[in-house]
Amino acid sequence: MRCKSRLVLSLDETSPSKALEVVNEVCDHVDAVKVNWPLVLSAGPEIITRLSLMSDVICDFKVADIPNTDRLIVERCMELGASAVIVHGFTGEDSLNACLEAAEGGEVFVVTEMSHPGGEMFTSKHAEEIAAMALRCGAHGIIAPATRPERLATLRDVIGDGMRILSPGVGAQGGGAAAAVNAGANHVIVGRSIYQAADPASVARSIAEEISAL
Ligand code: OMP
Repeated sequence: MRCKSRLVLSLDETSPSKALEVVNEVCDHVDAVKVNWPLVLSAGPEIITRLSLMSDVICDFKVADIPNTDRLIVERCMELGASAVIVHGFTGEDSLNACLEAAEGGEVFVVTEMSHPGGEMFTSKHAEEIAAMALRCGAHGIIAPATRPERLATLRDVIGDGMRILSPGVGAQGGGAAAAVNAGANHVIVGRSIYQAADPASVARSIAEEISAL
């Protein structure tokens, strides 16, 4: 994934035509497009291939299963044209290693502490351990919350400078792009604030400008 605007579009739009329209408008302002179940269940898996012709695509299926099932999911993502996948870490080291092997040339990002309020119930209690495991196993990066910049900074300390942090929770969930980047995020992930905006390109441009001004 390139590191130009440091912005990743989270494309949870469920109308396939609107989703493609948004990507057409913002692809110059984002480093990657992240797809999750809402769009893939509406448009079919081939949307991954279609989007991969316009941008790097991150498949955010939060893969969380036994190693064999994880491997099968990650292999399909890569065959469809994804550049990266997001997987859960709580399933343990054997599952993460299966994802890393299946991704081959692609990147694997591991969820640590989730950004929503419920993320504090369970995920925050094990986030440091999950981040340390991601580092040990050779994952390309972790997912850490823009809604809690102090936790993001702690997780940055755990993994050091060699791995990337993608940070969701900017905009609709209340986090800020500048605060997340200042706390150690390499990229911010933004969904609703962009794809539901009247002018998605101008919102994406202004977030990218906020980051580049730091
Ligand atoms: P918005 O809240 O609309 O900006 O979207 C955020 C996106 O990031 C959604 O696709 C979420 O599924 C995803 N996400 C989180 O919001 N919180 C997390 O802790 C992890 C993710 C993720 O892995 O991308």
